[in-house]
This record gives sequence, C-alpha cells and structure tokens, in this order.
Amino acid sequence: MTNSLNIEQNLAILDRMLLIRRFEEMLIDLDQDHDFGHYHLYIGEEATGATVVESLIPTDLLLTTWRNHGHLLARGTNPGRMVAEILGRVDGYNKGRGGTLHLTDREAGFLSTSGLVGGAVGLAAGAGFALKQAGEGNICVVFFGDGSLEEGVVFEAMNLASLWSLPVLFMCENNNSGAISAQEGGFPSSEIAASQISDIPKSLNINSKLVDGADVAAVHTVVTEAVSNIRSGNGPVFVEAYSERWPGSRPLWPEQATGVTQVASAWDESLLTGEHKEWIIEFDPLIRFIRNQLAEGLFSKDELFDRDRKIQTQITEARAFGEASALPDPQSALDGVFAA
Ligand SMILES: Cc1ncc(C[n+]2csc(CCOP(=O)(O)OP(=O)(O)O)c2C)c(N)n1
Ligand SMILES: [Mg+2]
Repeated sequence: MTNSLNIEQNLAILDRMLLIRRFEEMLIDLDQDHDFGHYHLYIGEEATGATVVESLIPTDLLLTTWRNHGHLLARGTNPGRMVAEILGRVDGYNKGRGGTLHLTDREAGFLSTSGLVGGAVGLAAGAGFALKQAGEGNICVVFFGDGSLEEGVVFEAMNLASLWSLPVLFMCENNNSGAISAQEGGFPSSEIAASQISDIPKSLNINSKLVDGADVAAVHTVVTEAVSNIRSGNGPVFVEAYSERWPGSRPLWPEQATGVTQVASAWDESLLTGEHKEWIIEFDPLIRFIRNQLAEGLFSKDELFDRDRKIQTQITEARAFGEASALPDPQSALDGVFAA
C-alpha cells in the first residue's frame, strides 16, 4: 500500500520496530541465564504496535495482554526498567511484582496488562465509559489476540461499547495463521466458528476493518481513520490485524527459530539459511519495511546499520540495568496487599 507517512514518522516506526526486535531477541538470551518463567514475544507483529501508537496522543489510554513488550516499548516505556520488572527486581515498573505477564507503565497510559485471555477487553469497555464521561476527547486502545474472541466477556464488552458509543479501538492481533493446530498436537491461538474474526463485531454494529498487520502503511491508514472516527464521537472501531505467526512463537515456550535478525537480509537473501527462511522473506514485518523503505530511498544502508547499532547498544545497557537491580527486600512482601 502507498505510504502516507512522512519521513520522520517512517523513521520513528523503523526505530520502534528495531527496538522491539532487539529487545525480544535479547530476552531469549536473558531467559537462558535467569530462567524468569513463562513469557511471550512480539516478534512478527512489530509493524502493528509500532504503527498504532503513531496515531495516538499522550493522554490516550492503552490496555494489553501477556504479549505486551512491543506495545510498551512502542509507547516509549524504558527498556531497562522493563528488564528489571521481567527479572522481578526493585527497579521494575511494578517493583518486580508483575513480571513479564503483568508489566504495566501507568505514565505511558497503560491501565493494566491482563494475563487472562479477553481480560483486557472487558477493562477497555470500562475505560471507554470513564473517558466518555470525562469528555476530554481521549480514547482507549486495547490490544488482544484472536483467542480473545472465544471469551464471553469480549462479546459483552463489545456489545456495551457499541450500545453506548464508547471511544474504544479494539485492536485484534490475529496471529493464528501459521500456528500449529490442535490436530497436530500444538496450541493454536484460537478455534472460532466465524469464517472471519472481523465479522463478529460487525454483527454488533461495530465499524470493523481487516488489515495486513505486517504492512506499516496499511495499518497506519486504517488506524488513523479509525482513531479519527472514534475521537469524533462515532463509537468504537474494531481492527483485525492479521500476521503470519513467527515460527519461534509456535511452541509453548519461545524459541530462537529464525536466528538473530540481520537487517542486511532485506536485500541479501544469501544471508538467510535454515528452515524458516521463507517466513523471513515473505512475512517478517521488519525486513519487509526495510526492503520497501530502501526502495523508496527513506534511508541508506549505512544509516540503517547505524540506527540498528545504536539500538543494540541501548538494549545491552537495558539488560545490564535490569541485571544490576536488586531483588525486593523480603520485608516488603506485603506492600501493596490490601487485605491479608
Ligand atoms: C481466561 C484464560 N483462559 C486460558 C488461558 C490460557 N492461555 C494463555 S494464552 C492462550 C491462547 C491465546 O491466544 P491469543 O489470544 O490468540 O493470543 P496469542 O498468544 O496468540 O498472541 C490461552 C488459551 C488464559 N491465560 N486465560
Ligand atoms: Mg493469537
């Protein structure tokens, strides 16, 4: 799709996508050293989160799920404090009590991160109601997976949002394509009777769009129009952003299935080996974006390497910050517990 973004916006999106990719790659390594428990990576979906935030304003609210790192980083959350949180350390955003699954940064506008499938969607209807009452023109964006459409609360939340014309962007990230089916012994994201997820909100009179979630320009066009409609008081919009699941997210525990990303593979396919080469060429949103932007002359290869190097340094520092942070004092175990 034609790119309606200006140069600064495209570069900001590139940096966000690189930051997310390098953060998530680092986490796979970090987990081997620290074994911090079950976690989920946003690799393969970066183009959606990195682009959606471009259409928001600082006072908008956000909610997300267990696959949250990309959304937080896209919104400007500090990667060092994120690592600290994931490792359960005191400098974490939630003083080490949330970990990866409940990582939340209130200052960046995140109300909560829910580990419950569909949980964030119910909360988004409440946030939308509060924002409508406040009448200051802010909106709420909720990111959730295709699996959420299996949950009753999601139907109820969408129904209320539609009836009450709430300012909510339902951002469904459908990564089911490429997941291993239950018949093959895998854990697919969802098994839904509707032939298309975006048909479900349509039945509730919610304006509903389908977009290639790995195409930055397409996501930007659809989301900008959606946000503008919602902000004008026309009620919620549902966007289904589909992507081809990253092979490393097929097993229950993430695996470094495609190797550490080489940005040069956007123009030199000979760098790619291994069984998932085709995923990188055809579906990797970062590689696709770099390939398109190089063709349009947004940046030179040297500028790209330079940006990537700076981001890799930032991630190395973030890791060191998190690892140097202390574990919470056992005496503080009941802090924040309201009933014991
Ligand atoms: C209410 C609830 N039921 C079941 C689970 C277990 N569970 C965790 S992730 C998941 C699949 C979610 O798929 P999807 O929403 O598409 O997200 P994805 O992980 O594919 O991004 C399930 C069933 C849960 N966390 N919460
Ligand atoms: Mg899914």
